[in-house]
Amino acid sequence: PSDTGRVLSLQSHTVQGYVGNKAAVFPLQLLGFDVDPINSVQFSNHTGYPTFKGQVLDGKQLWDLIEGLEANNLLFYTHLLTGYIGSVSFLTAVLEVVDKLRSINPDLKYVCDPVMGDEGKLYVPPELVSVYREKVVPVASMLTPNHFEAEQLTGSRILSEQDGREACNILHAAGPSKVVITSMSVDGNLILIGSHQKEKGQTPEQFKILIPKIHAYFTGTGDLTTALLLGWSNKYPDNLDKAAELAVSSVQSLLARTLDDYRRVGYDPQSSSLEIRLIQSQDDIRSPEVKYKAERY
Ligand code: ATP
Ligand code: PLP
Ligand code: PXL
Repeated sequence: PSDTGRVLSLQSHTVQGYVGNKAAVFPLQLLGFDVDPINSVQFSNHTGYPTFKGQVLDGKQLWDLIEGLEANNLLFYTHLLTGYIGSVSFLTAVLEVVDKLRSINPDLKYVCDPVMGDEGKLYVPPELVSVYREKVVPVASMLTPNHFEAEQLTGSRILSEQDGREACNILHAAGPSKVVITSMSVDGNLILIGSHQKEKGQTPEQFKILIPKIHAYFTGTGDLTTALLLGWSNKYPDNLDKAAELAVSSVQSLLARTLDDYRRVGYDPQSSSLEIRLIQSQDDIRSPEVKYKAERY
């Protein structure tokens, strides 16, 4: 038993660099969680590099690991965390994992980052969208789509903050009590929109956090953000505003350090193969200084 929780984190592993489990496990451990990673893929590096090599876990292989844990009574988790999933068969197996974990702990929180694409483009097979919409969203406790993913899940364009808030309402009606649109471009800035429906049917409490856009391209920041939202939401279950302020503040400190380091060695910050400075940012993860404040709507 632990004070904080035990997380089953079902995400990618990269040998070098920080996306998926490599971006989520260390921060959750720093926040005091026991984290059990299952690697949905093992790749040499993230897919933003010119090439990558490696292996993909299939739904049957995932289920084997779950059976091994079950046979030893090791399936008690407080949280399940999922990120990028590349096929319908794997996503279907994940749904069975949710059921299995809830049969052992009915209070299990399922934190789902429905990774499907960005900036108008899907990077998963299009058949995944309806599985997320019809089967995964209804069983999620917290959902962390970006702007594009929120549009895919609600089937509506999101052109304004008001549209973003309405998308959150639609998603609450489908299942999750916490929805965070982790990034959306508004007038050249980024905003994060958070929405917490404290009781089923109630009007959710909503807020935004304004984030100055950095002109560089980062990979793994979405995975890190979702992990931190899980971590801080466990500490502050009734205060999604505060959880999001802490998560964004950590991520922004890490991004500033990452840019500094790349600039110092003369590297192009627009490159799609930047790696976040995760280990070097451990103090900013453990005890962030809150510089990004939530504004209630
Ligand atoms: P996902 O696809 O995993 O749902 P996402 O597309 O929202 O997530 P990112 O675009 O990486 O993921 O954004 C996550 C967080 O990272 C943002 O909330 C912001 O704090 C930070 N971030 C990422 N890119 C930038 C940027 N260019 N400038 C400022 N902050 C950024
Ligand atoms: N922690 C996480 C990660 C959650 O997703 C949620 C709810 O969705 C909570 C905590 C809050 O749960 P409760 O209101 O049951 O304490
Ligand atoms: O950050 C999402 C992600 C997850 N897993 C792998 C990736 C990426 C982004 O590039 O390459 C393997």
